[in-house]
Amino acid sequence: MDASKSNWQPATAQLKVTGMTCNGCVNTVRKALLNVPGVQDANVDLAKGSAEVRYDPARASTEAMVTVVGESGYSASAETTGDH
Ligand SMILES: [Cu+2]
Repeated sequence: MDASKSNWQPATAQLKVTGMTCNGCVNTVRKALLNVPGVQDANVDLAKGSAEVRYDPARASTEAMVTVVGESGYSASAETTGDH
């Protein structure tokens, strides 16, 4: 978005999330992801069981995201990282 503001490159992570059954779950997962320092945005898709996370790779890691989703009672795994 505002690339001139800082010199970091946002990366996008694609997570597979299992255990979500309703929009309440979606919100829980989304809030958990947004709580990870460095995460800018999270789009959680209930139907696909996935989450797309935009983050600062210098501050956040996909492992941290997987961990917080796990702590929220769901299960996540990284499908791709931003290194593309
Ligand atoms: Cu639910």
